[in-house]
Amino acid sequence: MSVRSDEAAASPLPRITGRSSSHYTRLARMFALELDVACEFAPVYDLASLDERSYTGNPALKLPVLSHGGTVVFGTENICRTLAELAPRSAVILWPENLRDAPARNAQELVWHAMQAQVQLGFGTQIAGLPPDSIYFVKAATGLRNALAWLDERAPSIIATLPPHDLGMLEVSLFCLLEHLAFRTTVPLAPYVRLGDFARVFGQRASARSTTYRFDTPARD
Ligand SMILES: N[C@@H](CCC(=O)N[C@@H](CS)C(=O)NCC(=O)O)C(=O)O
Repeated sequence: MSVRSDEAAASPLPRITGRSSSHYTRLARMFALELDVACEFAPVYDLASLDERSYTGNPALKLPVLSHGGTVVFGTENICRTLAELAPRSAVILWPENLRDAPARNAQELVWHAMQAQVQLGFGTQIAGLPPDSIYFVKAATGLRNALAWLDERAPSIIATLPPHDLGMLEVSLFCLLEHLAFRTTVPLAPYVRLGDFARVFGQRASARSTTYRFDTPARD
């Protein structure tokens, strides 16, 4: 266990509890950096823990969790919205509800879906060690590849025609997904050349460069 909810409540800075290897955690951390919200980071080392205190009290046993003051916030999108409220300056943020046409909304839906499929495949086959040839994982991998193909064909032009903004949930979530596929390969990213190009350009942002994926390791006494 890395952090208890009462310890988190006592922290003067907002604290993100999560994993440096997690695409959801990275999304929240990139929002914090982009919006200049200084946050502490509390890594969770054991994703198999069934103790909700390991997840700062999230009963769903999911990460990330934001804690600030006496409040805990579950769910990455909720966390990003809270970070925007805590931000010291205003920024034009494109949230999912600001996506005004079906292709853009579908793109966001497929990114959310692909992120969850990545958790299903990674947790199921790499952490739990379950057989990857089960229809449960074969179907998830097929849906993930299909979603990536759809996004490869359409996401660059969808993103290019979004209204002006400083920060967009669609782009940050897509970026975190793509880099995570390269980091923890469940399906190869190579066929999706336009998505690769997008990730390379978006990856130049300071918030991306300072949150590269890695496995957290507990400090030795
Ligand atoms: N709906 C949650 C999903 C978060 C999620 O799936 N996080 C992964 C880490 S990348 C997790 O907690 N995995 C552990 C598990 O699935 O048991 C959110 O938006 O934050």
